[in-house]
Amino acid sequence: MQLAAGAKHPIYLIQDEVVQILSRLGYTVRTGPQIEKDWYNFEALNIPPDHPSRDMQDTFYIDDDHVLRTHTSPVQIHAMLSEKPPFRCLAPGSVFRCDSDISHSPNFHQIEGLLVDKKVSMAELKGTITFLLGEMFGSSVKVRFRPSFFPFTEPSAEFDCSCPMCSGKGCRMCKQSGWIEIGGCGLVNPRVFEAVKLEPNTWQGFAFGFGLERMAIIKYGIDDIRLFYENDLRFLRQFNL
Ligand code: 2U9
Repeated sequence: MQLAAGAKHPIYLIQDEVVQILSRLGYTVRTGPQIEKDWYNFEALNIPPDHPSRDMQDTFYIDDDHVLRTHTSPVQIHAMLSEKPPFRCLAPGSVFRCDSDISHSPNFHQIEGLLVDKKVSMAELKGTITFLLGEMFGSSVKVRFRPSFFPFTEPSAEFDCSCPMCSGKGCRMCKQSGWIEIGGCGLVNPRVFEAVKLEPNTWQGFAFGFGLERMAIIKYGIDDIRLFYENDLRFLRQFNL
């Protein structure tokens, strides 16, 4: 038994859809290595040596100075060092965290967006995310932003959408809350611009990120992240009719 020629894993179907939607706003894809130096994965992103996300339990260390990337943000650090702003980039890819249960896989997929320009606002960031989620889940979806904290953005927010399963009425999927958490976002912390030698008084930016497995779980109504990696053809075939 085999899958149809050209069939894609559901995670890559979601990735293609996100890339296609955001390409209409001028974003283009960048990729990078899965093994990164500490500086690109942490230090340049204002994650200091004593930050909790550095704990051995969260990060796979290769040696003292190299890690399996815990997010795709280092791709954007390379982009900021090698390209002249203004630019808009998307960094989809495989990431690694020492974490495994019904909703966490030690290797999952993420997509991050980064826009750098002379004048950038939280309103444009909210508009971009609201546009993306409207295209993904239909224009009746509601989007909300909650204040949060990340070392690499300031201010920071997490964003949720109204539960696409029950239209916000409350069900098992949204734990009766009517809302589903999607990802995080914010304005690029000036310390990140300093790290890549961009003048923080000239350049501003916004960034966002979310997990593609999580997006697929919500879009296709799947209840266990491990199903994506069991290679059960009966599961995979549902996405390649
Ligand atoms: C640069 C500067 C800032 C990307 C961002 C998030 C917030 C975020 C998580 C969502 C769920 C990761 O998959 S997840 O576990 N991401 O909350 N990511 S802002 O910020 C950047 C990226 C690159 C240079």
